[in-house]
Amino acid sequence: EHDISVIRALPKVELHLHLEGAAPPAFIRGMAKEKSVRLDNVFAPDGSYDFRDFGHFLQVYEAATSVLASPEDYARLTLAMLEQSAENGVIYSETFISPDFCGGGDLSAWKEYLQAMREASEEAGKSLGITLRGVVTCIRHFGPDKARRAAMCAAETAGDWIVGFGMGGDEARGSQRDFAYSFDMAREAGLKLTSHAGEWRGPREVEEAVRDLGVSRVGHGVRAIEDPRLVDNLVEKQIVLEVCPGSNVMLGVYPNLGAHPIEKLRERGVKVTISTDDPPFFHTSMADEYEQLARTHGWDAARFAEIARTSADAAFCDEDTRAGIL
Ligand code: ES4
Ligand code: ZN
Repeated sequence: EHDISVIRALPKVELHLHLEGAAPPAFIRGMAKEKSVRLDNVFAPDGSYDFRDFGHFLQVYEAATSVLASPEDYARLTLAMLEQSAENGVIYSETFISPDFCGGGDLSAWKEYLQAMREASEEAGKSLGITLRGVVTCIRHFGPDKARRAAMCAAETAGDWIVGFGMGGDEARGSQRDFAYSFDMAREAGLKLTSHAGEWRGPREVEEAVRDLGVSRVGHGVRAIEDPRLVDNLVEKQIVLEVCPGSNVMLGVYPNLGAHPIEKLRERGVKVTISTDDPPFFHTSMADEYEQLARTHGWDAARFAEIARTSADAAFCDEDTRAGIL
């Protein structure tokens, strides 16, 4: 069934979504205008985000994000993001939030930003029928010192809304193990763990995220397919991959969805889930991802139900919340 309205209505669980990366270009333009901030080299002539490659994407992302400068701005962004997710049939979502972007890593400011996002999610979530939880993320290319501050923010606010700690940013810099102290701090605070790995670097990076940081989920992780023994290990340990096929194709990790390893990973028994990463940047949505998978790999409603089940089981929220998802 490739009918987009049917696909839109399927109940979905999204585990890998960067909050700022969910800001539509028009939202960022509106904020910039309100604040009389000039944003150069962020938008293409057609109004979409403009970037050449992953490094440039991170620069454009940070420039766009720089207009978000108050808890109120983040509350509005949270609402805009939830509206889009709800339109796509998402019923539970976890979003990556970075204290480096909101609050500058300062704990007291972070608490105000967090409060604003949480309130927005609880208000809007009810009317939109979507439950949101936050995963605090450090940014790998900002280095281990900033990561420790992010982990401190995460540990101080860990609870029923901040449920995890993760790492995004440029996988080509440093190593997973440089961030072990931060991940240990987060684990001790009761947070569940995930890290971007195996998108820009190969299978070793995925192995290291699991071994050196002790993550139970991996952001992307798709290049694990290059090492059959690692694949066996992921299956055995029941590590969950947060796969973002549209993001991978848009950024050139794979030339097209047919060449993407998601179906091979799934057939090998790896727990795969589907997410959008940064939907307006990558011109995608949860419904688009589903539609492409239906088209390219023949995924049907039963398969999508199985994926949603895997995703709900892998959610970082408490058991009561999980039991209410599907
Ligand atoms: C990312 Cl730090 C960050 N933000 C948004 N998307 C990303 N992908 C990888 N790192
Ligand atoms: Zn990501």
